[in-house]
Amino acid sequence: MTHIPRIGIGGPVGSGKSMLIERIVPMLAKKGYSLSIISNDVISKEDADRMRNNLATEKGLLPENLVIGIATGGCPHTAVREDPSMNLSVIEEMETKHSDLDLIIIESGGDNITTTFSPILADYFIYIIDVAGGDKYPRKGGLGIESCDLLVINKIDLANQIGADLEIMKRDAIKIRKGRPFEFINCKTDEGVTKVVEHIVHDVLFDTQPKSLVIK
Ligand SMILES: Nc1nc2c(ncn2[C@@H]2O[C@H](COP(=O)(O)OP(=O)(O)OP(=O)(O)O)[C@@H](O)[C@H]2O)c(=O)[nH]1
Ligand SMILES: [Mg+2]
Repeated sequence: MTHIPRIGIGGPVGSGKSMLIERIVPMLAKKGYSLSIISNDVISKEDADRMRNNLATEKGLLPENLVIGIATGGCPHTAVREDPSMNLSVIEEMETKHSDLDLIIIESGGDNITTTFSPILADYFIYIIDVAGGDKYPRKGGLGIESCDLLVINKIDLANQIGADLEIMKRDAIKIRKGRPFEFINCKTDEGVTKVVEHIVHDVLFDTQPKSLVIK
């Protein structure tokens, strides 16, 4: 069976996981990549419903059959780390039915700073925090912040209101990430979001052409 590359996106409740997906999917689609989204929510399937019917575009982010909602119940990170079987069975179905997909994006349920993805589930792990938590993050660390492939610091437009110093966050991110990548973004204006797309195209898709453009 074809292995479709998978990105896991995790982070605290409300940090902007869904909104980041809503921003990067059209950018990747514009480059010709075809994608699917799996959105894990603890109780509802609200995020998946929202992505199927994105009010911003009025067209829906992706066709209904390419956006899967999973209501995980219980501890949000169990479904993406300890026991990813629910997600893996959805992926298996995707790989059978849609082998021409270039990428699958998996959103975890909103959680605390210990979220990580099982390497069995995700090939690449993006952890997203937002400045509203205060500039003590990323200094406080946590598995997600420290171990992810790409740390994203969202809502930089709120830094002034919240009194968060982006220079402090930058200094601490460099230190705690030991030089590994991080990006500041604003999902409301797309500032910095193209950088996230560049990481994905380079580090996950290895700068390969979209499958639809490869002459068979
Ligand atoms: N000001 C500002 N608000 C943002 C930004 N990104 C997201 N938001 C808002 O933050 C709220 C939460 O965003 P979501 O994308 O739903 O966050 P989430 O991490 O998916 O939330 P859960 O899945 O419920 O954990 C929404 O009201 C967004 O409009 C940003 O860059 N700036
Ligand atoms: Mg969400």
